[in-house]
Amino acid sequence: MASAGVEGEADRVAALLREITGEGGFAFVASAEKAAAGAGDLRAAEAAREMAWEQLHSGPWNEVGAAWRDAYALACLHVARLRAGGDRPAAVKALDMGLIMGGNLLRADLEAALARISSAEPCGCGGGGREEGAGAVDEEDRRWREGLDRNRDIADALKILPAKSLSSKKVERRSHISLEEFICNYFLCESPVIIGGTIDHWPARTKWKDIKYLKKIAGDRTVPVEVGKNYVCSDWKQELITFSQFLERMWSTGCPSNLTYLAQHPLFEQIKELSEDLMVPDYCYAGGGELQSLNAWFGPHGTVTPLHHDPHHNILAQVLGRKYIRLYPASISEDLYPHTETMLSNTSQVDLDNMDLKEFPRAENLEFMDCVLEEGELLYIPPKWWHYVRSLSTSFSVSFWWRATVEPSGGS
Ligand SMILES: O=C(O)CCC(=O)C(=O)O
Repeated sequence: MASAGVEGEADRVAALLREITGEGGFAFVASAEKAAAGAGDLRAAEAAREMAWEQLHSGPWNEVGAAWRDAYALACLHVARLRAGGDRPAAVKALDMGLIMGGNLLRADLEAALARISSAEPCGCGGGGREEGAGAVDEEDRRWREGLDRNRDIADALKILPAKSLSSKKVERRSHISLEEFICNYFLCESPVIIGGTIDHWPARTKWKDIKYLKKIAGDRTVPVEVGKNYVCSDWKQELITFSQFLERMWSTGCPSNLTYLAQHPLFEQIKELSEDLMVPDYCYAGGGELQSLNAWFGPHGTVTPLHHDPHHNILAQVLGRKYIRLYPASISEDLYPHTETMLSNTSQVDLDNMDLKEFPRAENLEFMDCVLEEGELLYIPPKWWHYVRSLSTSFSVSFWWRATVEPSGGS
């Protein structure tokens, strides 16, 4: 007798295939059915995945229909099932791709398939099946620690920071403040603050310092990364690579055009074990709000997130390493020359690392506040506040974005 889970999946798949048929996706449906029948047909599964992939790339991402995203996830499930026996890395990759690019309908099925594959291979080889000698591991460990230790000396950091950094108003630093105090003194008046001493108990604070732990948990998982100086540069691109490959790039990063940043990715939805190492800070419940997203920002020293603003309240938790952050209030937006194209309208045209004052004269003498966010600290960034972020060392931050149901009435 089929279990409730299997029955549930069968019903959802049948409804999905009817919807895809309704959209004219007859070839996809025929291939998906062939992939699912009997012992399964890998070529049909791959063909279905290819067809769904083409649909995902047929126009702007926000215009891709939910059904085709679900169809992509279904094809990934078939590919993974048919590959699991002989090619475990390919099966894991197919499931990760389903989680990253697919819709929500079959998410639980993708997660269950990943759990089955992991339990069949309890060693969690992590390095994509590659054996590593003790020497290579020691060298990796040494580079990892060196990366985390960079730019502890502010004089060194100042050499690579934008002009006027750390010379004017600093973001206020507080320790262990209560939720009430956070609400009264910062949230309601939309004022940034650094809060120390509240995430020392997170397992992430100790576990993620160990590169072997991160590789064991996530090494063979596929993740999206950004490659290039920053997202406004013309040669910037996105890639999908394994976490182990990403770590290797971290050691070899030399020139800005190869800088690889695992940025703004909901990693903790994808890799559940890592989410167990964190807790949502109580401050994120200010305003009776709901968490909108929890994103990972993990990369080597030198990553830059250009000056931009977001619509949500944000607690940025600095789990490993340190970052320089500069903040401008929402009220001076016009003087920061936002890009005019819709996609970039929350991003300033002003490049703080290379300011063109002839083109953007109003940006010259604007007041800002800044800080070096140290390991173990949280930074509250109110909605619409402009922020520029540069990593000074290997750095792993987690952002908690939430929308308040009771919005502060005051603010800047
Ligand atoms: O850490 C970064 O590079 C950027 C973080 C950010 O922009 C955010 O949390 O909204």
